[in-house]
Amino acid sequence: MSPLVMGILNVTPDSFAESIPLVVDAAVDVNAAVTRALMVVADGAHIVDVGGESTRPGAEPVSEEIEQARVLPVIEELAKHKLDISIDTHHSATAAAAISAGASIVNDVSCGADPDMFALVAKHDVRYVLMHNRGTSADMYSQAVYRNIGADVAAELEDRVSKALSAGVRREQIIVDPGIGFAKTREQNWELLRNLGSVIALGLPVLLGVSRKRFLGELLGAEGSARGVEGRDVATAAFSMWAAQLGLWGVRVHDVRSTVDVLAVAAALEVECG
Ligand code: PMM
Repeated sequence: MSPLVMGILNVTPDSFAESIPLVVDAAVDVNAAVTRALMVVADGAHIVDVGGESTRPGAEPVSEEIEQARVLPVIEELAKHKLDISIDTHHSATAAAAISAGASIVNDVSCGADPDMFALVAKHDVRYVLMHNRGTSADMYSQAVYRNIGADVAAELEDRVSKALSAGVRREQIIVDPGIGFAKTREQNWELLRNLGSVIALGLPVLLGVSRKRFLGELLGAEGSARGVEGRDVATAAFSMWAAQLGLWGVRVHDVRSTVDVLAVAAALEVECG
C-alpha cells in the first residue's frame, strides 16, 4: 500500500511554510482556506490536516478560543465536501470541537500532553497521531538531549502508547510519528531518520513529517544560509519515495503534487513495502 498523503492547511498568520497567509489581522479567510484545501485534494491528497497554531520553535502559543475561531469554520465547510479531515492540535477541547465539526483524525504534536486528550480520543471513532515531542515550542530545544535518539524516541513513543491504551484508546486508532524538528537538533533529525527502523519496529502505522523543514533548507543552502521554503519541495518528495520503500502509513506535506508523482513512480516500480 502506498503511503497516504496528508496535505497541510495551516490556518495561521505566521506559518513558516505557507505562501499565502490564511489569517490576516485576526480574520480567517474561510473561502481562501477552502479553495486551498480543495486544490490540495485535487492534487491527490487523501487527508487535509488543518492547524490553527504555529508550532514553529519560539512561536507565541495561541488560546484555544483563537485556535478554534480559526479552524472550526474551515472544518465545517470542508466537511460539506466530504473530505477526510485531520485536526492538528494539542488541545483536547479543540480536538473535541473539530471532531463535532467533521474531523476524523486528531494530529497531536504534543504526544498527549493535555491530560484530557486520551480520554477524548477513546470516546470517539477517530484515528490519533501521537507525535514524539518534549516540552513546548518555548523550551523544546533545551530538552534535545538523547543517548541514542532512535531507541530513545521509540521508547518514549511506546510509553505514551501504553498510557493511551490504559486510558481506553484502541490500538487500531493509533499512528506514531517521530516528530522531526521537534525537540531535535539538525543532526539529531538526520540521526533519527537514519534509525527510523526503531520507530517502525513498534508495529504501528508511521506518519512522517519532513516537509519544507529547516534541516532540509540547511542541507541544501549555500554558504551557511538555509535555502527558502519552496526550494525544499524536491528534497521533501525524495523523502516521500523513501516512505514508500519503508511502507510508512503516511507523509505530511505542503506540496502534494510532487509527492503524488513520486508515489506514482514507486507504485509503478512496485516498490517493496515494509
Ligand atoms: N510538523 C509540523 C506540524 N504538525 N504534525 C505531525 N504529525 N508531524 C509533523 O512533523 C508536524 C506536524 C510543523 O510543520 P508546519 O509548521 O509546516 O505545519
